Amino acid sequence: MKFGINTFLWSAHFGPSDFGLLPAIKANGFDGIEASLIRPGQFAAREIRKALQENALQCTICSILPPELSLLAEDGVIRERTIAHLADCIQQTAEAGASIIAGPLYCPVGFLPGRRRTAEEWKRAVDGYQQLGPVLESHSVDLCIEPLNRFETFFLNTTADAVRLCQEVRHPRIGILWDTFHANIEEKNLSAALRLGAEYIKHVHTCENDRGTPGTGHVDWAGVFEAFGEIGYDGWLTIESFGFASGDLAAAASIWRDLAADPDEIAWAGVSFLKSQYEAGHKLSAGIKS
Ligand code: LER
Ligand code: MN
Repeated sequence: MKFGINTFLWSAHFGPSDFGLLPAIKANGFDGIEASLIRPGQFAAREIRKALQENALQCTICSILPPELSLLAEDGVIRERTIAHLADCIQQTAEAGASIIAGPLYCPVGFLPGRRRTAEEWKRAVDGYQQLGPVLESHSVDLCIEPLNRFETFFLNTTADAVRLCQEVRHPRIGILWDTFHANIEEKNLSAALRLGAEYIKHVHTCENDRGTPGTGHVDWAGVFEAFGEIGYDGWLTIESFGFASGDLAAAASIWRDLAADPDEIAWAGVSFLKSQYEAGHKLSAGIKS
């Protein structure tokens, strides 16, 4: 397992002004950061790669679509623009030294048309991801699609739907970003959902039920870590929270209060909790009596 921290915790657009965080992130036991990439033209990929190398930290990328883009749009020009945008993001991901770009990369967070998705919208998403296959291959990057809770998207809410989407896209570099915060709202059983998604889950956001410090709420962490062992998940466990990053991002995630005394608490206390769970869960599913 690798432990990561999503930089949304501190800023909506990670860049050189945030590099001062890196030594403490390393010192507190993280293996890497998850840098937010929303506008490829404003992303300092080379500088981020260099700063992370200097701090012996790895990188994954989290992205959400800007409001004017969508793979689901009826207008083919918007869909083409979105595919071009995602191709740029994939290229920037590789430039930053990352091999994962992850997020709800089908339509903007918070786009809620007041109806269910249509079969046509589903087909447009499948087509869009299939068109990105060659770009992913050429940059050796995996794209992980994230189901969100029903209050943030209408398009993809469950692990089962995300599995079906990956099955229809049928590309080895297209998988699932599974987020415990969203699964805790939409799934009846987190361990069962992890087992259902096992074949396609390539990345995980480890968030508490309220997006506060992992271990302080009611996510079934024991069940989640036991299931990680059962399905053989050995990828990133990335803490994702918001609230301190002001602006449109906190609004997209509907964060209207501080979730801890300060952002560092969510990161530092969160990673030591996750590591303790990993040790316990790992032993449990490996049949080692702790
Ligand atoms: C992004 O990973 C996520 O979990 C969304 O809730 C962001 O709004
Ligand atoms: Mn997430």
